[in-house]
Formats: sequence, structure tokens, C-alpha cells
Amino acid sequence: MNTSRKPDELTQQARQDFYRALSQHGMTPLWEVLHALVPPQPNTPCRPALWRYDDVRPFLLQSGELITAEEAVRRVLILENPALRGQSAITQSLYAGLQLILPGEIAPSHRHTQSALRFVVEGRGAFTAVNGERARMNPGDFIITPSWTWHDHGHDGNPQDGEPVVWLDGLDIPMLRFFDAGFAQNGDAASQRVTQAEGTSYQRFGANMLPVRHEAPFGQTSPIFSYPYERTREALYKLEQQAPVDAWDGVKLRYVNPATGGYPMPTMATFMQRLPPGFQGQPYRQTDGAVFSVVEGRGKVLIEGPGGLSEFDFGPRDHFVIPSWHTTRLSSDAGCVLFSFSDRPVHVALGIHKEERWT
Ligand code: 1HN
Repeated sequence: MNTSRKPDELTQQARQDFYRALSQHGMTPLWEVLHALVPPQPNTPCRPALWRYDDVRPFLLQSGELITAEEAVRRVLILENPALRGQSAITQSLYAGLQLILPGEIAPSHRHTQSALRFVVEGRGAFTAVNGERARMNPGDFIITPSWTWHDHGHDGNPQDGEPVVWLDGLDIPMLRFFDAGFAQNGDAASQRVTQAEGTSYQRFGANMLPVRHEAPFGQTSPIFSYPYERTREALYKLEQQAPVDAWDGVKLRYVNPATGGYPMPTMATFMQRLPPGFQGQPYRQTDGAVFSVVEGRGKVLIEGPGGLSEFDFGPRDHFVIPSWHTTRLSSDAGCVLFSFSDRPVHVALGIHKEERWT
């Protein structure tokens, strides 16, 4: 673009007249918007944000007094990016919310083309059912609801002494909205019939083995729909002791579809990482914006982007978002464990994923 010479006033006037005339015919000149369409750097409108669990939890419990899970269908407080209010989006492509279910409640069966992940934040006694199989939800567990599978949730604890259960929902809702490909259906029964013993999928696909003549039950999505925290945690803590720690990520593993080696869902990648005590992470940035749920411990994240520098101190059950191409540094004095998810599989499939790391 030649910006060295400013056109004279007559020319400017002639251009404005031309643009107005063009507009009447449903056209607009590319040269006025070219720079914004293909910017020199990814230029997300999203901003970094932190939701402290101490602030959020009273509202979650209050929602439990105002509406039942069944009436709400899904009793969720949506985590909205401060720069995307009203869009039910935490990044341009991802949705996140915190869902509450109380002892004795159910959230009725339905299915949709949007894929969902659950990351259990607190409480015991809840379960989710996917295509006839139930999975217990315990803190730190990562659970998948594959696209177009029937799913409902329940809590079979006692209303007198059972615990509220809260989990993080991550869905690809804004992405499917972009593609105009969102469909949903309600189930015939509030809770679907159980047709398969709890843990069956895990025994079939979660022992580093596969059924000899297996067909992928959920298409491109992982046949394991519950990844218990116990096993993830053990791997991270042992690796911290036994193997080199990455200077940017600490000890970071990605969840895997065991049948393909790929991401657990076609649209969302999930990760769990351990920052050892005294960890001072080096700066990095990547094109996939990511949502974090703090599992254990405390730490600090520095996030720098077009809106300036954000510094968040985080503790257990806090949530934060790192937008695309924001320079990030993670650190922790006492050590911590972080779950995160992003839209990386889509970036990778399209060949547009980029990452930079500095020392
Ligand atoms: C949904 O089906 C669930 O199944 C949670 O728990 C959040 C947000 C938008 C649309 C569907 C669930 C959702 C959702």
C-alpha cells in the first residue's frame, strides 16, 4: 500500500462519491480495508481475564436457590470475555461456563452438534451419561461429550448431606455458530437408559490397548469419554521428579484420542501441566487462545497483548483466559497444576498454528 503521498482534496472527494455509489450496489473497495483484513500480527479483540472462584462460587450457589437444574436444562454461569459481552464466548471460537448440579438433581437428556468437555472443579456424587454409559465426575476429571451424542447429568447424592458439584464446560459453540452448523434435539426421557456398565469404554480403550475389531464409536472424537485425574496427576508428579522440565510449560501433557494419537475432540485440545515449586516460565505466544482451570496450588500469569500487560495471581479453582498471540509467562512459588483447553486442533488441521518461544 502506498501511504507516502496524501491525495489532494478533489481526489479524496471523488473517491468518497465513488464509495457511496458503490455501496448502493452492495460493494465496497478492498483497498480501504486490506490492512485490517490481513494484519501484520493476529489481532484478536479478546482480552485476558480472570474469574476468581471465591467471587464466582457464591453466585453459583445462589443460582442453585433460584432455579433447578431441570428447569434451567443446564444451570450454568457463562464466563464471557470482557471484550465479547453478549456473545456467550470466552474467545472468538470457544465457549466456557461453570455448571452446578445439586444432590438429587438431573439435567435432562439432549444432543447437539457442538462438542463439549467437562472439567470437574469441586464436589463428588455427580455423574454424566453419554450414549448409555455413565461416568462419575470427581474433581480434576476430564470428561467428553462427543458431537451428536445423547447426554444428561445427574447427582445421586443425598439432598441432606450431599455436596454441590461444579464443573467447567468448554464447548465449540462460537465456532459452530460461525459455520452455521449448530443443531440440537431433546431426548424422549429426562435421563437416558443405562445400557453399558460404568467404566466399559475406559476398559476397552484406556489400557493402552484397543479392541481387535473396533469401530470408532464417536467418529473423530476419542472413544474414552472420561480421563480420571488420578492417572494424569501421577504421570505429572513422577515426570517432575524423573525428567527434564520444559522452560516454558513446566511438565505439560496433552490428552489423546488413543485410537488415533490425535486430539480428543476434532475442535478442542486439552492439556494438563505441572509447574514445579520455584518455576519461572519463559515467555511464549501461540495462535490458539486458551482457557485455564487451576486444579491445585497457586501461581502467577503475565499476559501481554494489544490491551497492555495483565498480571493475575491465581489459586485453586480460579479460571483465566489467554487470548490468541498474547505473550505469556507462567510462574509458581509453591508449585501448581493447571488444566487448559484451546481450539488448537482446528489451527493444526488448517495448517495455521503458530507458536513462538523466547528465552
Ligand atoms: C450443554 O448441552 C451443556 O450438556 C452445557 O451440560 C453447556 C451450553 C450451550 C449449549 C449446550 C451440557 C451448554 C450446553
